[in-house]
Amino acid sequence: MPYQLLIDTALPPTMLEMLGDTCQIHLLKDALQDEALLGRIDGYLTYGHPPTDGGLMDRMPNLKVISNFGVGVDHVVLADAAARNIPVGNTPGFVDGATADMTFTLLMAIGRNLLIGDRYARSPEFTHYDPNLFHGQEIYGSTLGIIGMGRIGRVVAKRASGFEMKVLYHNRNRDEATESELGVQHTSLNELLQQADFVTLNMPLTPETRHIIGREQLLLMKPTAYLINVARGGVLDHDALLEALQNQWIAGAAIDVTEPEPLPRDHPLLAMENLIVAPHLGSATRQSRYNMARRTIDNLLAGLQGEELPSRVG
Ligand code: 8YV
Repeated sequence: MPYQLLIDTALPPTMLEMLGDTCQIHLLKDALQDEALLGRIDGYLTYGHPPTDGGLMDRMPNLKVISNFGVGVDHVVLADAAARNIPVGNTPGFVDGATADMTFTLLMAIGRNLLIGDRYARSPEFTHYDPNLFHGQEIYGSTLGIIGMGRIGRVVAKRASGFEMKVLYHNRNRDEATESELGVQHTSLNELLQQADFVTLNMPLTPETRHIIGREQLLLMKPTAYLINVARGGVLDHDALLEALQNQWIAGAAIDVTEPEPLPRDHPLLAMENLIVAPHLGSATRQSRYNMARRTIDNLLAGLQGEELPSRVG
């Protein structure tokens, strides 16, 4: 008898193959209309960040496990899952390299005017080469401020050493082992914002980090500095970012994540020239996606069988 599995978004063929005939799959939008079906659900695989709280969990009295595709579980109320003894799995360690690469991709693209340059190079205005155009911020030798020195932040710091950047970091807890291993320097949030040429946001979204970067923080940054967000949209106050970009408090920003995601199509941020927006590509590599899929399915099957999850977050 297969397990009854709930999913919020259609799964890719790799994951369906990994599941084999272990589960009968139901889509959240259908199950929400059918209390009897919800009552039979054994496992919930959260694929596209569906908001998941105790109210929904209570409609699934048979639920044995929530397995999240991805590391960030800010869309799942972990306390509600814990109160109901439902283990929650995630995929730490499988997104770090790809997300650090994306941090650097965005950092270099915004710092060196890649997208503005691309648009110009395709346009009728590009009639002759002009060395006066598009002077960016040198990456080599510049100062990087990493907010969130966790698994991804550490890989970003390693990438930065190849560019001989001076690396400052800010974290809830100072990490002296990382400081000596990677040659990075701990600072207060304000000092980091004042000194960095590039500020990258690499922390999880929690009640403490929500809007950690707002008006006050953006005003501290250098007018020549760039902000890069590959964490979650909610760590950055988007109204403040718009104000900062409109008034050139900072030189530009590159964001892989927004809140809401996606932004409304007529959101004024989307019209800003000094902004790069990506559609949450942080861990979107073939390699990372495969490994995330494997761990998500392994967590799910372990939970369904009442075993310890290989990666349990809550
Ligand atoms: C994932 C992410 O692609 O792992 C995370 O927390 O934000 C992403 O890189 C995403 O969670 C999968 O939807």
